[in-house]
Amino acid sequence: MAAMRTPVVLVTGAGGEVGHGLVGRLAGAGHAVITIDVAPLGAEVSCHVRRAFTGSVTDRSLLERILAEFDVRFVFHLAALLSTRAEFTPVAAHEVNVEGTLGLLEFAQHQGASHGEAVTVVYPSSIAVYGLPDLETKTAAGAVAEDAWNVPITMYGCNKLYCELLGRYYAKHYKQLTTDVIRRVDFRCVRFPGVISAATRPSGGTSDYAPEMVHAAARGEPYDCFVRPDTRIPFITMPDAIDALLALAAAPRDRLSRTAYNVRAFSPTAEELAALTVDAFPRAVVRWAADPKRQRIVDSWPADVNDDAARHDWGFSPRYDVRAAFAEYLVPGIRELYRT
Ligand code: AKB
Repeated sequence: MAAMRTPVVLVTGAGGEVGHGLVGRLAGAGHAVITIDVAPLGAEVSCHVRRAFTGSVTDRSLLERILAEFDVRFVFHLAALLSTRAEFTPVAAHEVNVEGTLGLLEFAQHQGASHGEAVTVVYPSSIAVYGLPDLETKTAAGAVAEDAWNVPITMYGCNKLYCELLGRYYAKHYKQLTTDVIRRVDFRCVRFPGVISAATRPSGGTSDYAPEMVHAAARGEPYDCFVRPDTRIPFITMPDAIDALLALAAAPRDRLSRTAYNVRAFSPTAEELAALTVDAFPRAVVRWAADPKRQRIVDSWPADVNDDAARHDWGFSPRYDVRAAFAEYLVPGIRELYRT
């Protein structure tokens, strides 16, 4: 059966912010890409896709259908409800973020058993897996390493941390009491900070005050920032985030010393982001209207993360620091987005 199937890369949540850029990069590198998303893909993504399935990653029958028809070697599992939305619908978040990931891991194991090779599952986790108890501790902790402060306070953070451990189980301990099992899942995870995209509008993350601020300025609209000016967390641009996913996917397995890796590019305060926004859009208006409940979430995330392991193991090296991010990526890209 494997001989009849087409070798492909599966991207779930392909219509989201990361998928919007990743699918084109994969197709451009010569991969045949198939996708799952709950909504039909926009033309700018679907033009790169061999086959787009509209449905949920929780639909086991859909995964069975893909298993029968395709020879999947890589899975980029992007489908998720982000932190803000997950707080309003925690059960739905668990179903998509956790049940969906469990189904994908089982799918990858069965795929690997059918074609006899490992299936690399690349999973975007988040700084939401961290939980700093107060601002004094957050400031003292500085750049947090992967295994510290893993006590998230959001449903999204709990989902992401559990799925990191679930992926590690499938890769290293799956059915460990069974004598003849061959583990076929090669699980690899990047813990993203706030991701800032010029090509898509922010989609409900608690870190999205950063892109929302710049997008509002480009639209000529005032922006009421829901965090304090002194709020500091790490960020990365979308191009560097996608480069990180592709670099981790391509890394030789024996170079990887861990399953989940921190990455970051810059760690500005909201006030510093506002100043860069006004520099680029002199008529921009950023007002400070902290939402205590969303502020509490962001205050539990680290001021910065230590990404030494990613740099050492698989050569992570972001192109954009904060000034280059604005000058060379965000401002020209967002101007273009609103010009069309
Ligand atoms: C969010 O803000 O929810 C996400 C994240 C930090 O993972 N961008």
